[in-house]
Amino acid sequence: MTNNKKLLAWVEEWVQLCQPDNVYWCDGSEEENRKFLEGMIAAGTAVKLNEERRPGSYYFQSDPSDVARVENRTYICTNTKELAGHTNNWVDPAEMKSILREKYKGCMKGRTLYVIPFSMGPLDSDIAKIGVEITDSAYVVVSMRIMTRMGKAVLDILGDGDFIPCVHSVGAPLAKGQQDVAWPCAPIEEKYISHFPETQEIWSYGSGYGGNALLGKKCLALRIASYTAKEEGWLAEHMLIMGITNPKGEKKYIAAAFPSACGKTNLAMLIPTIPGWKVETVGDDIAWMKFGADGRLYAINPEAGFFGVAPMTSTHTNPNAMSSVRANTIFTNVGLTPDGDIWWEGIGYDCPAGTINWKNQVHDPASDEPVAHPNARFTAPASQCPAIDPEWENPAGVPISAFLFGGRRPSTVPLVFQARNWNHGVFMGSIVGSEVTAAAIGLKAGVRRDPFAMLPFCGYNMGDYFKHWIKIGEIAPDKTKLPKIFNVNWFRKDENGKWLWPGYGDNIRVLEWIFNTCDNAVETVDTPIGFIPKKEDINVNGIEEISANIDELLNIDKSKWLEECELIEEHYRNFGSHIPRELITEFEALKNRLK
Ligand code: GTP
Ligand code: SPV
Ligand code: MN
Repeated sequence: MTNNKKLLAWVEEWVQLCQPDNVYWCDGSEEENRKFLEGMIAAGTAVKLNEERRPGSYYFQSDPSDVARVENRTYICTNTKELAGHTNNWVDPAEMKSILREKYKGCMKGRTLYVIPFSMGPLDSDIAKIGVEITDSAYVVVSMRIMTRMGKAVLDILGDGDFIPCVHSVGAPLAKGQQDVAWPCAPIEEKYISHFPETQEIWSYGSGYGGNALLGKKCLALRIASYTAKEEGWLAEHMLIMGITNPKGEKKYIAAAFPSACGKTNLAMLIPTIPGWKVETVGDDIAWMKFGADGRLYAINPEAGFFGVAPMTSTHTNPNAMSSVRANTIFTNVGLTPDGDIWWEGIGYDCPAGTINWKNQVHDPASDEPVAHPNARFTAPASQCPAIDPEWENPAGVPISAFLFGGRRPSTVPLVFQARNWNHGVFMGSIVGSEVTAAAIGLKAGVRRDPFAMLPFCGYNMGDYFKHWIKIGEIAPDKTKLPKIFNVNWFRKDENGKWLWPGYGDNIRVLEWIFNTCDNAVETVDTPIGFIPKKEDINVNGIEEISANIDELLNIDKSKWLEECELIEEHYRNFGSHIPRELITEFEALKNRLK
């Protein structure tokens, strides 16, 4: 399939080390895909869902220990610890490689080594990058086929060129005659999700789930790409990309960074509840952005599918996601109904009797055990989204007018506010906090700082990453064309713990204000933390019952913000000398305005 010498030698080297029974080069065809899925059904790993209800779709349950990203087993192996920074786990690259070579030795015995050539980004985009993943998991192969452009076409484009080598093994070799389990993986303390940004390599061992195993996503498109982006002067971000069209037919694209399980997929696919507005989806998780010839910042979605949180997705909260998963979808760790369909908490109808939960037991309606794991996910082709943007595969990307930052903040942070300028916006990104979610294993409950929603995904020192954002503002060919920066918070609660804001489709009401503010079409209110809307500029037609909440949603409690400043102080202190002085200046200015 290829004459690429580096690729052939690299595969051969890993075959020698991992000692698989077979080697298979993936062409990405329909036929090949069917063969893998049928093999997994025969092996008891996959269940074919009811062809009438859920055509071309399959059901998987992971091992109960392998349900999400493992941040404490994720490593950035740069030459020095300082280059990785205090927010990343660091091990010297040579040491990590020697630990892992031992683990990889014979780790694919009894299994097949699959070679997956893939492209992050449209094949004809010069922002796109080619990777090759080797894996011993057929689940990874069928998932990568949805999440990336994968197979022979990628090898054709690669030719003799360079690629990012990505090594993956579930870390569960089979002895002769040993029966396989449905979801092979290694125990948590033997998992390693390792990145070598300086040499552009990914070595992942021991997990078969999501971002730990589909190496094009978080590992390549964020951790490795963020490092490259810093070197080359562009941005690789944990951001959705969406198009918004107003009733006059004017369209803008915005990109939004929220931490994992904080609403990117939902916002990207939003169906507006106010008439005349339209939202279209370019991407739901990752954005790669470069300045175009016209001086604007252009974004591509490097992915080809959605790996979305299933629980709470319904025809009420996210109809476009429900349509996206109507067929040709892989479901992992949701419930399986007796008639061969899927079910999860918040899907919008009662759980059918006899449904099997994600732990493969018949669900007992009297128990508190959830049917779906909170980080249960669907893997669906982006092309199936009814709201997919006509430009979503444009190799040049789409021009970005605004950036949104946000997280889950039950108090303190208002519904929306605008940065005073670029550096203030970078400051806002650098202090993003959010209540932790189920998207990663083993985190302490409560609010944690997740700057730019990149805490788990930045491939180098996060203080230097802040500097890079400052620098993007400086190197912009035309500073007036830089995206405007906003912070949003859909998750503010009242004293009884109830959401103050309806969220989902009603978030268009905030986007409307942002859209108009980008055009300087509305007057804003200057506050110590930034510009907020005038109360009457948030459209509450049709949700008058919550209009009483607007004051609270826009309220800026100075004493709470002074407490927040103490937390920011502590957060910044951890970066030592890596914190850019521009951000110190912004922080001082905020404290002065609060006085
Ligand atoms: P990752 O894929 O982990 O990066 O997550 P994400 O940022 O795409 O989050 P997603 O859109 O999947 O939402 C995660 C959870 O937040 C789901 O359970 C949603 O139902 C819930 N959620 C999303 N948007 C809103 C909102 O506007 N309001 C409220 N209250 N909940 C929301
Ligand atoms: C996230 O955790 O931000 C995800 C899911 O998008 S995973 O791909 O597993 O990282
Ligand atoms: Mn994500």
